[in-house]
Amino acid sequence: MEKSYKRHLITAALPYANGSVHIGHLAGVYVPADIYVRYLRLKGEEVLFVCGSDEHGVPITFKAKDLGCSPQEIVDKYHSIIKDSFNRFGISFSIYSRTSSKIHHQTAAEFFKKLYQDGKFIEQESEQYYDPSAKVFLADRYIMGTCPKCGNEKAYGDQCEKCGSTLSPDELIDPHSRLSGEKPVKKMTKHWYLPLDKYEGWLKEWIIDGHKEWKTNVYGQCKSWIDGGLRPRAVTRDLDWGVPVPLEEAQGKVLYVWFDAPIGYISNTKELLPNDWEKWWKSPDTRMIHFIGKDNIVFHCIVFPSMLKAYGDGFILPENVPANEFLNLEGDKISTSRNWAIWLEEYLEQFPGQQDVMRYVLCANAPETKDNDFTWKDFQARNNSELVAIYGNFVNRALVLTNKYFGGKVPGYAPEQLTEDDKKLIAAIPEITKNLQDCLDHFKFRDAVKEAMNLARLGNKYLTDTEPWKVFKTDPQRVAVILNLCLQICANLSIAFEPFCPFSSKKLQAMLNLSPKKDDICPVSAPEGKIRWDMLGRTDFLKEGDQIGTAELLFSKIEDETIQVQTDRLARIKKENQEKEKAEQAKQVQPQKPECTFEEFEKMDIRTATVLEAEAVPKTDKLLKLTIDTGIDKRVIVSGIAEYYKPEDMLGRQICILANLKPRKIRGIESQGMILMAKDSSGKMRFITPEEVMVNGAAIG
Ligand code: B3M
Ligand code: ZN
Repeated sequence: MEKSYKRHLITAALPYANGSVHIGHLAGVYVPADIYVRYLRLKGEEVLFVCGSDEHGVPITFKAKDLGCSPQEIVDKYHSIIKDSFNRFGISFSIYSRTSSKIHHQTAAEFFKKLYQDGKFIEQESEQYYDPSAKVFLADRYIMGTCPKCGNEKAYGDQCEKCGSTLSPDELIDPHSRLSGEKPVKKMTKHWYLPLDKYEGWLKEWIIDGHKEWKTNVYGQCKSWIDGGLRPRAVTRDLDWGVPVPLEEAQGKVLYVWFDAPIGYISNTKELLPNDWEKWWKSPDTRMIHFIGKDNIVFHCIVFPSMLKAYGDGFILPENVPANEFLNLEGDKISTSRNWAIWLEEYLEQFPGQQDVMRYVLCANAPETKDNDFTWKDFQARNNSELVAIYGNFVNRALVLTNKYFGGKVPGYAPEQLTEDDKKLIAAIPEITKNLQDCLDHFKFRDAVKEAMNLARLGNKYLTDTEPWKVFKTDPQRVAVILNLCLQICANLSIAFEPFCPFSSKKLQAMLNLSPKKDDICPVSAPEGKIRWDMLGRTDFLKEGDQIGTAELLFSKIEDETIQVQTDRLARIKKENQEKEKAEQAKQVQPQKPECTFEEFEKMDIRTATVLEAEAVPKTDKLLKLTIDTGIDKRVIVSGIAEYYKPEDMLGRQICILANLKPRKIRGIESQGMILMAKDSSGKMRFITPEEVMVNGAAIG
């Protein structure tokens, strides 16, 4: 028998305040969390939905350094952008605060102090990497090197973004400081460590034995972390941006961002309910659920619970952590640094009033069990063929016909007028809404939104099959039955879709003038005391004679041109990134090749030559066919330079060639020799041209 709880504390991962939020954040964390919270509230449950900006951590200090401003200015800017974006997307937090707040610093410092005084930390002097010219210790992202696991040369001191491995600076190969670029030295420093190994037995019991119902991806990651053996984890850093470590001896040190950030859930609750927060965090009647992305599983299932366990004082633990996987964009990983993202504030500008469309698509495509892909084509298709053609079309026809035939009043009918098909329809509604509820209870939001759309499909098919517009002349009473049932389904849809598409649900409820009748006792905690979840499945809560409003479209068709603008934008970004990557590569000087003897060099016949003719090689976008005068002869060379030079730019140009390279066929053309080129700082191939015009065939040695 599942335990019943008096209240639900729902947290959503605190987004880093070093950039805007994008659709990957929504799909991974915030839309699922908001769906679940709205569902609980509709059921009349007491719910607190807590989130806020995560304002510490090295990425923020780097962004500030890059922009020549303070970390506080960075977090001030992005905290307000993020908060506004969430608000406009209907992410209905009870509080959205921030970890640079005074109350958070106090709460996090007090949390650390208690663990310190209770002797829960290991104190350890150890050698850490230090940048002698920047005069700072190199924690986390301040140091870079080659990942020992996958060879990524841009791995950070705490994590390799390419293979996802958690690293420590000592594991990096060829580490260098991101501040000065220099090789760091080792310097002694003291830090405090949470001995996670001491909690291994308890975590095994709590998770491996006690939470087999957690999502496979979450349970599996926890199991492999625990089976792999947990080690003490540093909870302090030699940095100047963060929550200062509240110890005299710890000047210049701050709490590790992943120690202080989860405490943000507690401080945000305290900020909202200064006198009442403890019933949410220290009562067994509270059920806590953490909504996060998969890269945060270890911190929410292993580290933070161990912190709460160490603190004691009755802190509750999460009952579930339904982490999502990642959302990709048009087949590529979403990336803030490469601007490969759909930013919420930009979406809101370009698709005003269409938050529900994005919420719906991100839920229908949610990366619940594996990474998934967002494409603009799919976005358009789901809007046009599901939201517009099924849900919107059904509602519009039901309301337009009711206004047309019955002056906007809900028509009545006698039970004996119901046909067998009508009865089947009435029986089908609670079946769908029961499936919907079951999916929501198990955090299966993709399946849940499919059930809501199935209800719209059911209504749409019924209306199409019964064709009331053909029947009205001969049997208006039949039409009364049909439209009454259609309106009841519309009312059900306005509730069923509220967690997913709150804006259009509110609009539909307004069109239906839906409000509970006096005989409906609404639980006080249901928002505005209006619509309740347990009304779902019924076909009697719009009463005969109720006046409905005029029909307005819930959704509008998205045209190809609108999508083209978005795909053009991404194409531009992709091109910009490719050029940046080329420029990056060009800056990286290739290591010297193995030695060769003078005799080996003498075999190379390098000469000057002049281009006489140039043409593109058909069906290729990189090759030019050049006819050149080598001073010895006229010959053809095929070269991969079409993306850098147009044929007409080549005529008369003097170049250097390797004349005695063995001829080879390229795309059916015999190429005799090779043009000598080098990459410039932007990564473009450039010719090596003699300082002044020389005779063709002049030997280069
Ligand atoms: N700031 C978000 C991330 O890792 C991180 C979550 C903190 S939740 C306490 O993307
Ligand atoms: Zn790696």
